[in-house]
Amino acid sequence: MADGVQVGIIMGSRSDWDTMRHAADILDALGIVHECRVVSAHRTPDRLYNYAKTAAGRGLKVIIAGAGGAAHLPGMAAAMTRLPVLGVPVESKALSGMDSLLSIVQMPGGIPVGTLAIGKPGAINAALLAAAMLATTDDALAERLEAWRETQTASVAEMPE
Ligand code: RP5
Repeated sequence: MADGVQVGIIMGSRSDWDTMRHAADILDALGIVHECRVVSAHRTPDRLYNYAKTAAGRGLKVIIAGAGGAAHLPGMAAAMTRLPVLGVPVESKALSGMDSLLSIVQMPGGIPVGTLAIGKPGAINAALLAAAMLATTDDALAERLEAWRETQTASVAEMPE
């Protein structure tokens, strides 16, 4: 077991951290133990292999993988672990993240990647979806997640100004 780590957040580059930190912030807020690692499918393929191959055995329950451009990371990770992989398309400079989105979402049948929105909303929702998955077998987390959602609801003003 990996010190109780339940969620692994991996990203293709340190430049993805500005996006992926929003996933980490949500997991922090919900009290979900997680780890964050730079794991590039292109530049550090051996690191990716080792991470994905050992993740389930280390006790992880969900992997959140963010990448931009030719974003192979979530799909390659999913190919090497039975754990659910949630993909976050990072907004790229050249194509505004459409390249990231399409390369993550268009997995061939047989190896799923749950694909979220481009950028910050996707990172936030990946963490909330990971929390929802974990909450199906964790009553205390389910209560925290419901409280988080109620706080969000209460923060939405009815009047526009
Ligand atoms: C991908 O290439 C990364 O996920 C990142 O989004 C993109 C650009 O990486 P850097 O050139 O900024 O390191 O692998």
